[in-house]
Amino acid sequence: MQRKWWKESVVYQVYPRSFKDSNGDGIGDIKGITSKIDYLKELGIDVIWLSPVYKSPNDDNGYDISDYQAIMDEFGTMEDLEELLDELHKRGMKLMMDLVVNHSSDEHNWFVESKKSKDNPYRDYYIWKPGENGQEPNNWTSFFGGSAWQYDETTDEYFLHLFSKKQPDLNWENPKLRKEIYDMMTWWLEKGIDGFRMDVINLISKADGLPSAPGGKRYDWGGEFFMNGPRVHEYLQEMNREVLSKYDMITVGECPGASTDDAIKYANNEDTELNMIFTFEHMDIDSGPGGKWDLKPWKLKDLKEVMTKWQKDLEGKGWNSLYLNNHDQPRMVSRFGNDEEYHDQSAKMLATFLHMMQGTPYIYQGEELGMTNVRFDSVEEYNDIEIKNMYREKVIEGKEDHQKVMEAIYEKGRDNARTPVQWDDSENAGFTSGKPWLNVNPNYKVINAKNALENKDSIFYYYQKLIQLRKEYDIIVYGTYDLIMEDDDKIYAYTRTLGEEKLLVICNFSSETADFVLPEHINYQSANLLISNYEQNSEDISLIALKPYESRVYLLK
Ligand code: ISL
Ligand code: CA
Repeated sequence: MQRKWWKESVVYQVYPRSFKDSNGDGIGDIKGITSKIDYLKELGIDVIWLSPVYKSPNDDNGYDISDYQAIMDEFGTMEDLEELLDELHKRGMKLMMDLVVNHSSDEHNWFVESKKSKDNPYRDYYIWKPGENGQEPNNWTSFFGGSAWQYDETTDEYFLHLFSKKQPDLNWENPKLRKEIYDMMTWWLEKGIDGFRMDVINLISKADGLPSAPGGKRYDWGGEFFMNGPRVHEYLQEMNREVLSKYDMITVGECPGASTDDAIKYANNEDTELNMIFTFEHMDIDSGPGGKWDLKPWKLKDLKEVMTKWQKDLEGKGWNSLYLNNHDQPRMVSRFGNDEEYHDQSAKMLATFLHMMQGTPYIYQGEELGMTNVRFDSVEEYNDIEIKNMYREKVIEGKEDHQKVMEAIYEKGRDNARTPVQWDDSENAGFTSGKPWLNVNPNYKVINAKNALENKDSIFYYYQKLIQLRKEYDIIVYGTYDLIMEDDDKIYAYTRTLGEEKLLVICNFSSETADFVLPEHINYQSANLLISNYEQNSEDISLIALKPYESRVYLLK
């Protein structure tokens, strides 16, 4: 058992645009966050992961950065950020910044220079290629649809952008670019920040020659040529030597398409790269072969398989991050629980399910209130570039059925996570006194922080208790995981083991009652209930009739 503070911590993700507006312009800002630190302290949070607040033209809401060492005007000033950092540190909390260095904005000075001529000193900061027979250099599609290449007249070449065309990919092959990034990271760490969440960090190394994707489509998925590419570990080890190893900090890499074997390299125990990564495998269980918009009902069996694989494969070799939603994903209670009849019960069950696993838990803003997905009537009400591009491609250009595509947006659209945080039942949910940049979810009258803080049975206080338990019991952080009742299609149950002790975690994932049967191999003298989302009577744990979405955690000795 290798103790680390970042294993014992709970992280809370703030998406600043939607968190809290302090000046009535309808856009969340840094002062808004600072005004809510005590709320987060009360919840028990140790670390805040702050989605990008850097200068940006906001083509992708801050994930397109035009100056890594300046703050976006709408969010405030560098002084505001320093104040936030101070106020967090005063309360023993930490700040993890988002680091977006697979790409920059096309308005970053590096790119402005790079575009000018083939011999500009910044040319090789980006990935430029001549066309092939009047077409793009290869057939890769971007994450946001269409080609991953954009033609630029000035030099008659194309540049690579795996995301929007305003997010050109940086060329990590260039040692000068790498050094600039390390210096920038050091500058932030010297300012006193406590870590980095690294955006799509496993995409930074592209395969030699940038070969076309094998699929037959005009623009096709070329992931195998840029996910976990040939030099990615070399770069991260260099970054670790040059920067990360010099600080006591927390790092998590966002890694779509990483296997558990990849994860063991990125998040190895020797700390030569990162502390942990975000996997996407459990986020893919409700997608068909057509990708995220190809809706498919998820199965508990698949969730068990994926989670158990990550728990077991990383055991003793790496470290997991634990999350069920973030700013790119639907709300967990709508996706994996029941956001109507069993709203509170299922939100608490899912929290139990996740927080009792081995890894560092991440809470996405509003999750602690049970915030849900949203259904806007028209596509104009949405803001997200991914939604807008997809709608244009499928409905306007592709003539697909409007209603069918809207359903996909309701299930999977990123704006589900980005509606403003619901603070109270006043107009605009207390998020802003102006007009919010994205409409609030109409259910704010019921689901809001004010109500939660006034009700001792709220989801908020349930999270608070889960977090307290983590501080109290080493087994919650360090115990090894084992799945039980593997074939049950309603109950997800598992144990954690540390020395002589066991934790028994029982979760009913269905809106029906379900019988939990204790496996014979589990022996114990005493069973002590640590937390549950229903009132409990003392009961024999060998057979439990679970209520809908019921969850219980026992400490067995
Ligand atoms: O959101 C996704 C699926 O809807 C992912 O494909 C997502 O685009 C991918 O995981 C990368 O996400 C990160 O980088 C993007 C940014 O748009 C996301 O918000 C960010 O989390 C580009 O910087
Ligand atoms: Ca504001």
